[in-house]
Amino acid sequence: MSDSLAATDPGTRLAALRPRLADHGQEHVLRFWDELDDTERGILLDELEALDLERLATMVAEVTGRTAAATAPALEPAALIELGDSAAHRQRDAEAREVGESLLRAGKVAAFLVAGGQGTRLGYDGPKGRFPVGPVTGRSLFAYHSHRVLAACRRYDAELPYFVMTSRANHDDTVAAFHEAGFFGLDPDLVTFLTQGMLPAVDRDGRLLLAERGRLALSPDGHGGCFTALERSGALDDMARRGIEQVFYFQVDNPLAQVFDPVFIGHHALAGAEMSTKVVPKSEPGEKVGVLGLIDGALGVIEYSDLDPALAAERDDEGRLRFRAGNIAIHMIALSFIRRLLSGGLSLPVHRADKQVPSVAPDGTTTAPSEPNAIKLEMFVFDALPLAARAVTQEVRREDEFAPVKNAGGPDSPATARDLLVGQARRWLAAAGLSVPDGPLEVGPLFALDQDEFVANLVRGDVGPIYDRA
Ligand code: UD2
Repeated sequence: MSDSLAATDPGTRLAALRPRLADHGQEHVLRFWDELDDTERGILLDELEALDLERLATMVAEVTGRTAAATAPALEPAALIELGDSAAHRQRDAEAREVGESLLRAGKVAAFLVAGGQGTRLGYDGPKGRFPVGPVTGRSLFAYHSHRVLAACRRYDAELPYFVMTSRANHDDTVAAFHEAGFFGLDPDLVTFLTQGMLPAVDRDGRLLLAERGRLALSPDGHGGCFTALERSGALDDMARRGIEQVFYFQVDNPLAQVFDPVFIGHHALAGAEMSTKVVPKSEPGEKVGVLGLIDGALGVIEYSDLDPALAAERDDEGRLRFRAGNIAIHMIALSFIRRLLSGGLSLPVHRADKQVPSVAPDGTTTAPSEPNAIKLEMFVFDALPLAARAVTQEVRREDEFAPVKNAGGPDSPATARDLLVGQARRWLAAAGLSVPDGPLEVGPLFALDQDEFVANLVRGDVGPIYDRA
């Protein structure tokens, strides 16, 4: 919305909007206009003026008109920088580490945490980053990530900036979480919050839904909205001013995300890649993670629902799953690539999720549907992969890098994430040659970012449940 519009009186704004809404068959959103007070009218006008109705119509046509392709795309496994312990593997990774570390020391890499999701599956009241996942102290997800950023700043003696993407619903609470925790020890000048865009929910006919009489049903535009959010917020220019060349992208829900992993940064840089991805070997053919693969020759993520079970179960000569490259949503993205995407008028494909969205009926009553009544629209960051001129995919150890907190119970829940965090602490203690005590253990990232650092920092004989530093 432009300033001049905001300054205009509601009647003039409404008169400008009405024909545009009518042209797109969306005039019904003004049904309750006469009953709204001035504040409510202002909010509704703001929401409507922020909508790109042409783009919305295209998106809706894209998701509702999509039919099964006449021929299924040809799928092939992605080429991987494979896991391995041979001397050649170690040499390869040592070279990458050196390159990654020099970029970190030179302060050329920014951390980018996406935390704008609604976290509905976890059923936690508040931003997911506040969730207490530490097995002993209840350290939050935000604390794990922020302490890793701080530990890297110390280790590489560099001012590594940290960008946190929120969404409208959790922005204030996210910022408050950082303030309450004294920014987790970070210099606040290094931390920037940016808010992602919103997209409206529509019914099966593509008509906008009202959450209240004077409010649209809006939800975050997906992690693929991050590119536009980086640009609109000024974060991209800020990164450029700080001399940033590479962005380390990660999700809030994984307390084992090795933020600023120098080996990954190095592999990405050595290959001259525009966007790279970390993957873990899938635990079983049916595991519900996207798989990195070639889709009609272009690297991308094959959604688990699109992977034929027979293909998913295929094995290579060594007995490993052929399509095993499970996406853990950790990417290196070159700043120049983000600029290139945006300058070409970025248009990532849009995805559809059928959801139950409470909405206001024509008679003014609000109904909470028992069946999906709405289409939510979302964009995914990994849809930028096929647009990258070069990309690498690095396979990493699941037990060291992937502990997703998605569901309240069962797989990918706080309980499984805590088990993985404790498991890592046990392995590190064993590697230090110490006997491992029973019960929960917790290693703070400021104590050690990896096993070597853990062993080096351990005071012999000092075995307890918590290993941490301020
Ligand atoms: C994602 C991947 C899946 C696998 C898995 C690994 C998708 C569609 N699938 O599954 O392939 O890699 O992660 O853990 O992404 N977020 C935002 N804004 C949004 C939506 C999400 O910031 O509008 C953030 C959210 O806060 C979280 C992350 O993106 O940090 C993942 O979102 P999700 O929980 O919707 O993704 P999920 O679990 O379906």
